[in-house]
Amino acid sequence: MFKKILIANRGEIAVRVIKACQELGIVSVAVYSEIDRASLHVQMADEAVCIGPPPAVESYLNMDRIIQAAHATGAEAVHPGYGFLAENPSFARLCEREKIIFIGPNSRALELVGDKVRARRTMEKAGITIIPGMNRIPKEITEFEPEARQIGYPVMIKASAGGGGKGMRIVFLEDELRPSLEAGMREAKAAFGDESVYLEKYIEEPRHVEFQVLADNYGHIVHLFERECSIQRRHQKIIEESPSLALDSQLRQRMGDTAKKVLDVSGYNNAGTVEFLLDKNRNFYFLEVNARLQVEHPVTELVTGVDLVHQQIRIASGEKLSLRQEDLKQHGHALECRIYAEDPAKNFLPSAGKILYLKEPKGPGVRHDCGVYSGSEVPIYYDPILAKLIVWAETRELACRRMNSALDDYVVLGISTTIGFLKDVISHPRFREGATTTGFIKNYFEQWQPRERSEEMLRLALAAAAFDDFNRGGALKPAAASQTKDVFSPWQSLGEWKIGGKR
Ligand code: MV4
Repeated sequence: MFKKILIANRGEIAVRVIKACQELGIVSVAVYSEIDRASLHVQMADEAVCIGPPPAVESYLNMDRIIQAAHATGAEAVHPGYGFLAENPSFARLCEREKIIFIGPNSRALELVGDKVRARRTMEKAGITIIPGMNRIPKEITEFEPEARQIGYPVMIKASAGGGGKGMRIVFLEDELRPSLEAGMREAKAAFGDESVYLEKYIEEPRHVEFQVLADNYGHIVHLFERECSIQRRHQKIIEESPSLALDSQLRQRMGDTAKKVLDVSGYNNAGTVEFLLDKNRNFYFLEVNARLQVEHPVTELVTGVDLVHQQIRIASGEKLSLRQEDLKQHGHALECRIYAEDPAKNFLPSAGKILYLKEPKGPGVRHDCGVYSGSEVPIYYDPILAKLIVWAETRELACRRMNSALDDYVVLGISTTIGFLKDVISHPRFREGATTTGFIKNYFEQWQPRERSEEMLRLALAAAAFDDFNRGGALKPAAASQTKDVFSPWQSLGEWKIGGKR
């Protein structure tokens, strides 16, 4: 087993991986940009190395600085989390060359699954159902027209280097094909540095169902069932759950077997997710492989009881998988809400700034994976995810109620968050029925606005603030605060807590 791991990420996922290291007796090394000096992941890690200025390209995407930090601290392995360098074959190859173990798939598998058209060819050859469409990139733009006619409109333009919805376009009529292709190619070039696009049959209002898979370095593969991630807004997932209401045990088994086959024919190792689209007639199609630990991995952990980060680390260190498919079972129901620093009333505009107060929900069956604390700063430079609230209960209905009550207990002051929006989604009758297709947010929440506060509640809030101010000896006024000894300081308290002993 490794003695020391460097975590090449920030925020809640860095915190998640650091906790796994602590549990496995592994020393953790955080890396951070200049603006993240006081971040939670830096405080939690055993060691921390500054890797550059705030922009991600100069820090969290800076491969050389991260490798240098690993060598300087003697870290034997790097966990990339999600985003940043997590699915970058060049980074995986660099780690391989530098004799640092990349906790993720090998660079060849990353290369294959990152090339959507090549992956489609590989899957089709293996007898896996892909969405009808093209399996090669044409040399001339005129070659698309007969292809589109053969596939049948509407068709979807996708970037071969893409994924996650970037650079996608629906084309309903032949007249729109040429201009959409030109725009799609420009967009792909700008986003991925590669203008290659291809066409697929457009599947209407599909569900997004993905399977969690683990593969060790010796060809043993298991799946850990599905996550339903259809509740999305502009390709950003908002709520995920497991199990999916759309599957029965027979379909689940067929999809699970297909997911394992996808990893097998890709020469894949470590953790991965195989995404499928499920159409109205319950046909499923291979979509893509997410070659990383995903944001929504906790819902799988709660229904299977398997710690996916432990598994990733064990696999990377060369252990054989100890899990057997026949021992894995789904138990109860899990839901995850992503808590973003965004203002849902202002078209989800990111909301950076200081978190003045944070009250975390807790209780039976409640898990809060969080990257921030009362007093921390949310910078503008990175993905605005603050935390994830995950609940488990015996049934979906109980999980929804538990989620609602946890969201009610959740307080974040100082910045805007998606908490109020999430409460309304979880409470929506269509959501409760399980009508979760990819059009859900567009259909029911396009015009969403926060509920009006009553005059009475505003007066109550004002009274509470005045009372609190009085209790703190006028702490709300900065001048008075500096003279008051007993003003709460999260820094002092955290320091005392870490030192331990009697006050
Ligand atoms: C599609 C599709 C319909 N037809 N492909 C969006 C994310 C990317 N991974 C694939 N996506 C889609 N591909 C065909 N041929 C519809 C989507 C899609 C979608 C997929 C999953 C979850 C939410 C979605 C929202 C809109 C569109």
